[in-house]
Amino acid sequence: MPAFTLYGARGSSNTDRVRLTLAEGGIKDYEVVFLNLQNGEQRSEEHIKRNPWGKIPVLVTSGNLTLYESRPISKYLAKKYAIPLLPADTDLEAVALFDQAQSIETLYFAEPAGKISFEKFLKPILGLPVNEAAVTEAMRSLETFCDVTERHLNQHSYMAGDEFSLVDIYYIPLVQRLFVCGYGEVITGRKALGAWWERCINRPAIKEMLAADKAAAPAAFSKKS
Ligand SMILES: N[C@@H](CCC(=O)N[C@@H](CS)C(=O)NCC(=O)O)C(=O)O
Repeated sequence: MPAFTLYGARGSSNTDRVRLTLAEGGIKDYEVVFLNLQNGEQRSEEHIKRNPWGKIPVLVTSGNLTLYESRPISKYLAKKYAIPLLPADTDLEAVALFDQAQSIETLYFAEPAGKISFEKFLKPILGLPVNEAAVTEAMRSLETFCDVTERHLNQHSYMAGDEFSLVDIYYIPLVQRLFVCGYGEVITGRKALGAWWERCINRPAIKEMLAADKAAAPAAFSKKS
């Protein structure tokens, strides 16, 4: 019996955040159940019992823990499996800097990048009209984020300091989505940010997972699952 089940969806950036964490740790003893979001399976009575917000990802362990929200799930798994992606609890300064970097990712990056992904990736799939004004505003916030982060990365190799950490993983799915939507230039157009991105996606486990997902994508989506 697998140690846990991850309820997610194909092509979901929030699910991929957790899968990347597990890939980095070489954890394979788990089951993934992909829900069909277009059919509304995330709002089924069964799934609402797992997550009252009707969203994925959700982690259910054999020890009866049910946990939602991709970042807390990733952090729990990193701790549980001792994946070296977190500062030591006893290093208060490193933990504080990690928490700071985590807040920045969620508030100043994922917020505008998520809006761009919603408008330019999801809405066209759903046949909905794109709100270009919302995209322009989100791009403005994203440019500001990238300018500030470029200065940080001129001093440090990674988002939470000089070591690759869970915060860098948090970024990967939505940065990838920016590239898919044609906005990769905000990253590659800045020297330090571009170099950081190359370092992240060239990590062996991450490279392997991203390549496998890319190869599987056409077949997966043609099955409409
Ligand atoms: N803050 C949540 C966001 C979860 C989320 O929005 N998941 C999307 C898929 S990427 C979802 O479930 N969408 C379906 C819906 O909102 O109906 C997290 O980090 O897990």
